[in-house]
Amino acid sequence: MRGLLDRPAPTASAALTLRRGAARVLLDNWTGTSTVPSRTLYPHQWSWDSAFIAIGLRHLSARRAQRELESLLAGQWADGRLPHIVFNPALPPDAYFPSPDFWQSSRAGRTAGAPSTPETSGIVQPPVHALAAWLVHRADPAESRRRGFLARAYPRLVAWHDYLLTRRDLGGGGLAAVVHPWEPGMDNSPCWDGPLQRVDPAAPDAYHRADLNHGNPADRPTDLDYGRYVRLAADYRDAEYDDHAARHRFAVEDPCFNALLIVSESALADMAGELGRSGAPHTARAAELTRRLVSRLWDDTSGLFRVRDLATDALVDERSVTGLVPLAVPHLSRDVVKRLHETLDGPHFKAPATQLIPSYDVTGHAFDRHRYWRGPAWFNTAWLIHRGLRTHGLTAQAERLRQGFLAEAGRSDFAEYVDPVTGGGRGARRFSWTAALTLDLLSA
Ligand code: 9WN
Repeated sequence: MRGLLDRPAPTASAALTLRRGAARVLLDNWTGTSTVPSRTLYPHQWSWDSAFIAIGLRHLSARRAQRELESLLAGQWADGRLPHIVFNPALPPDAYFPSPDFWQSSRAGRTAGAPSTPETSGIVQPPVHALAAWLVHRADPAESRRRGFLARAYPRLVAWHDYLLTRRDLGGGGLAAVVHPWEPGMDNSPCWDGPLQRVDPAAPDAYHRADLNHGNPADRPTDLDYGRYVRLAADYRDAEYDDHAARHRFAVEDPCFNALLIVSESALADMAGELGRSGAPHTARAAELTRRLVSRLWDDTSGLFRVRDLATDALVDERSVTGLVPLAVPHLSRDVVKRLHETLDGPHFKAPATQLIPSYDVTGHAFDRHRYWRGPAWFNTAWLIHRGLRTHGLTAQAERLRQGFLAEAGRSDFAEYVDPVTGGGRGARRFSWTAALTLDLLSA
């Protein structure tokens, strides 16, 4: 087989076919107000998915991209949190678990400010939304101004970041903490294995896993891990989603989550400027967050960022793609960029069959090429790292990653993720963020 690098770049007509295929996925997954990640496995609206989807949708319709984000923002709570799922009330309760009657947001979340409608989950996902909103605005500034898109989105996004930096600074070090493995978006990462040891799983007969109706059990989390996810979510709900009252048995600072907060805080500065306000407070906050990210999570010995477990106040001894995503942060020192770049190209993240970056160290003790976030290579993290490589002027590597991304997306029918050993698609197909980010990279 010819080497990946020797493969020809997509021709104009191949790019057109890919663009049409990606557009088709987004059209088919549009519900009328937002886009589902997958018609089968994930039939509601997910938070960071919608941000990535809007980034791609803007190339088809800036207006639809705005509506995607607005529909998510309609689920925002009065305390500022943006929930990780906004539920579609038209679907039966068993379409996905945990369902609205598990989260009970409008009742259990009332004190924290959950809306009476729509029903949502009570946890969050990585804050990539302000970046998405800014990119969507720039795709068609006239349409954005006409609809008052930024003026409406900006205060909500400011409240979202304020929530993260006040209620979620659980470690007191100025970074946002996540309190459930679903919050960093990399649900099943080996980084959570240690912290999860402290959590007793919910009884298996207390719930039914809807994910196994559609997903391959070899790809999905184990029952033991699922039981722990359910227990953590139920405990948070029973504490009425109050971050100070809840006894968080799982609380970690995640590099990708905080890196996206920094990138999004910089986007807020751009938005403020566009709205005739000063962007300086956002720029200052982004700079301060960057200092904290490096001082609290950078591991100079291994050349990547690590997760900090707040129960032990120690860095978790696992190499995950979360530790490479901070490459997308603009003002890192040259040395950190150089080290990250070396790690990216080194033995821990080089996959035999794809240019995409494995979600976990391919030489690591917990590497599993099928089970999601424990090895498989994802398209959204590749997009973020591509952005980072370009931000830091590493254009040849960025272009190689872009070509690999586009080839894998087309070959796998826009799979959710890819087996890094064979390059085969895994998980859901016709997955929305894969299609959306394909559109974006075709326009890059
Ligand atoms: C739980 C929707 C989401 C993504 C996450 C991914 C997966 C859900 C699940 O799907 O998580 O939120 O049921 O496994 O891990 O990143 O947002 O696509």
